[in-house]
Amino acid sequence: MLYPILNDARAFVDLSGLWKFQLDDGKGFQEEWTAKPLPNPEWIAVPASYNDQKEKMEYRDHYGWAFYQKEVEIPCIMLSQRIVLRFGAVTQEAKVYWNGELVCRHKGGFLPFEVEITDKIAGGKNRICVAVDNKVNHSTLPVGNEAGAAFFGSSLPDIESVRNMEYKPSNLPNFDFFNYAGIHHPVKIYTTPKSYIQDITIVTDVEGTDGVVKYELECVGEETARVMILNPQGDKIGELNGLCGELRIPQAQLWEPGSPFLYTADIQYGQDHYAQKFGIRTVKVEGTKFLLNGKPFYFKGFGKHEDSAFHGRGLDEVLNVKDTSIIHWLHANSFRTSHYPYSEEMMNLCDEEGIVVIDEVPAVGLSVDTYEKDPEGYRKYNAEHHREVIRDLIKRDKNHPCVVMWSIANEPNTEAQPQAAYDYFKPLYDLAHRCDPQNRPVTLVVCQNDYVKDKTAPAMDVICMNRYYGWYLYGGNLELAKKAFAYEMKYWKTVGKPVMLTEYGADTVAGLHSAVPGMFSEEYQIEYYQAMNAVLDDSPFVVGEQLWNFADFATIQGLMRVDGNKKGILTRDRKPKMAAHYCRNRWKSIPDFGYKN
Ligand code: BDP
Repeated sequence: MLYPILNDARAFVDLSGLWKFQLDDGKGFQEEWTAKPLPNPEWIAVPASYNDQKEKMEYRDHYGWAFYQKEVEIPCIMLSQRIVLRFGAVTQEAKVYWNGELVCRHKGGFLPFEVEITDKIAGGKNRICVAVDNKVNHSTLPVGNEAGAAFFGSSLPDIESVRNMEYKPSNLPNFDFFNYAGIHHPVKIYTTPKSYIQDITIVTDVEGTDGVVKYELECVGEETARVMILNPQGDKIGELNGLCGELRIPQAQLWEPGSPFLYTADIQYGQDHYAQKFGIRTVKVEGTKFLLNGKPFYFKGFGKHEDSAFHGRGLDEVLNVKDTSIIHWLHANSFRTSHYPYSEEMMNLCDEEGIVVIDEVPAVGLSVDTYEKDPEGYRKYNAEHHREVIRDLIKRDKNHPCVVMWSIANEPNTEAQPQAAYDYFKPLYDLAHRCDPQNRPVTLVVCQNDYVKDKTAPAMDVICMNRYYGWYLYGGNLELAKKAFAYEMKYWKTVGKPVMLTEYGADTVAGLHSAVPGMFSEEYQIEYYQAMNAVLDDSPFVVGEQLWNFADFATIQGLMRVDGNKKGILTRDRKPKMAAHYCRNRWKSIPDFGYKN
């Protein structure tokens, strides 16, 4: 799906700003709030989560639907064009009403969707109403539990009679980040000519010093297409005609960290015009190496979250610029979009900044219990929705040079029912490969489990694992933690694939110090990373270290979380902890390429 742009053929209006807002009291749909002014609205900012914008517990802990409204007039200069209403992301589910009519519905909180409204525009004011549902359950991704113990809840038996006294349904996320909700990415009304470019696919290859660029257009209309290729300096270096074509570029300037050269395919289709940036680079797994442009690449970085004070999970471009700046300051080169797709704006920025991304779908929390307790296993999850988010993410991000690998899940339980897990995930792995015109590697990130039983992780192109030796296991005993980790790595060596540590970390309270490092202190966080990194350095088949987490982040309340998860090497407001300086020194001496030749 193309990102809205402004040029001589296309215009857009960004509806960011203040919207009227009201939480559902259970009667919103029945009383038709979708078709008339909200009865008792408050002002809320878009894009942003609604949860932290007011000093009210019902905003933070809301369960269910909420309604946004805005009235817009469409400038008459737009009316001769095709007009589209587009949402970057609405979490978790949206129903969109235009002048009271349901015009579209979208399930899934992290990817864009749009609807053409050309024929629906009335003169004067048009009312947009967006109903947003934040419920997470076994049919959604991420996964939530509708009843039962909270993620980090108590293990006391459920006392039915007390529970029934005032039973209020609530979200019990099966994941360790706050279930922020609302209109998280910009809402735009954009125009195209009546005949228009619908989609663009660009695939590149490198042969010697030549770059090879193949493009394919999906267009609506009977026009002819002309494609100009511009080099990173903006000079025209080739011109092609037709809906698909190929161009060879001698002495191509490749995209990679440190030199993120971006070319442009400037496409004219009748009256329509779209400029699509792309990078020339290759990605390949060979033996135990991860090759970027044919050179062994070493991932240095973290798992992140889209998370900040007041905005929650809402797009914050200042924060994105700040984060990419900190990533460069740390001499890191990559991150994983744990545990859901990030904004299109962040992906564009990573292309420009030369930051490598592992792009993850929101499949987190698929953790079946033991087979006896849970004979249904993976069958209880909504595989069709899982397929849909894989297809849609790849369709959205396929042209980004920054994306070098797809992650189809985070920490599913792959060991309790090894065959059932394999049967569930292998077709999704195949699907991701089929959907990606660039055929990037595909992975899934596994948790600390009885790894020898796991059939799924070894079936991936890269083995990505989260490990918490020295924290959840052998916490406080780094010597033992290191031995246990080294012991496990002997097993992974035998699998003969590239291995990457995609999470490891220790909760650390900024400002807490101890001469003899104890858990939660800044000193412990450093010693923890020193111990784990020594094992990584000893393992030639390890192609990367992405620690957990870039910054502290908000979670559900619970006994294990003091004002959120504190495993950041930065605080939530991006102040470095001591470990950030340690990482900076370490990563300065680790090259992007050839670290483990
Ligand atoms: C991992 C999860 C991550 C959590 C982390 C932790 O993948 O989402 O935040 O543990 O406990 O298992 O800090």
